[in-house]
Amino acid sequence: MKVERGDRRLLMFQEIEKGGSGEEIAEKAGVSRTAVWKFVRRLDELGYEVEVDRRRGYRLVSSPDPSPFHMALAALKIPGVERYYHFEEVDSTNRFAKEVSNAVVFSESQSSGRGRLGRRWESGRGGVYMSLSLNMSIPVSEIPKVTLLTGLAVCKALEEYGARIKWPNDVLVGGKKVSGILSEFVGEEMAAKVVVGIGVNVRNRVPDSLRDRAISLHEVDESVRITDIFTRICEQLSNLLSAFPQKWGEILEEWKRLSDTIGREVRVSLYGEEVVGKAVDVDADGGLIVVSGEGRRKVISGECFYTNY
Ligand code: BT5
Repeated sequence: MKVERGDRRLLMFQEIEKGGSGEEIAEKAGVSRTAVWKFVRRLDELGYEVEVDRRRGYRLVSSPDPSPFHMALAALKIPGVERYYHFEEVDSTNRFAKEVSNAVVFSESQSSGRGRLGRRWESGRGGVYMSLSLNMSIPVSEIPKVTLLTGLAVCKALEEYGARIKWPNDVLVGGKKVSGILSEFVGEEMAAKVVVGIGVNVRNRVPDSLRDRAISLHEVDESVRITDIFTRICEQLSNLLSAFPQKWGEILEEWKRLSDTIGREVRVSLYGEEVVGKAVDVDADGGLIVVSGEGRRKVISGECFYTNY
């Protein structure tokens, strides 16, 4: 399903959610009464329950989870986002997002979810698998900042679960990975498309092979809803992206406040090279500062392991 900014279905949906007669809804959304009636039938097919009363008209009683229309409304509030794609299944939302612009892509499951460096992201039904594809005129060197910003957005969206960020891109709940972020970059310097993919375990079951290091939110909150987690992530992304890059200093301070990595003994590996020591800070570029007997080193990206865990 594809929903564009200003789509009349969104207007109808918002009116039906509030409740009103077919005539009122048609007028407010600028469509015919037949269009409203057809849309209500479509909502029914999608799993929404709409009460139809001869006198009072239509009213939304319950929504499926995930709820595509609530999610489209949340996604289209992100600055720069013009369209929302909702799939039941896709190979990878990042792969799809590279082919579109200024869009949010969501899928209920992925057949080839991707992690970094060609790794796999387990993407069974029940998770949030989303990608944000934005044309941004920023230099390539700024991409790590967008990754950090996205990690912060996810972490803040999951703050009630005590989420923390493990540098550079993992979000942890109870010390286990609940979310991963994959940023990709298409195009040229200053005229690029940034694709940030976010995977969050919400109601999906984490495979047994990962249970010692991964967690799904339903394990700590039985009633968690995919739609709510997605919506909160979009809200946080909206706030942070509207503050970026002007307020990068403040974003970074907040990132540090929620960091799980600063203060820990770490081993960071990048293309075969290893840096071992204590993670003491994240600098203005988003690089991790590691101090060891050999001095102070800055690591721009890489794999981070805790050695005193
Ligand atoms: C990541 O990679 O953490 C980035 C994951 C990004 C996934 C999103 S989903 C939407 C979008 N579309 C895509 O195709 N991808 C993005 P990395 O740091 O390389 O971590 C991968 C490692 O995490 C794997 O090797 C496993 O050990 C572990 N892992 C795999 N699936 C997991 C899951 N569902 N939950 C927690 N850990 C997982």
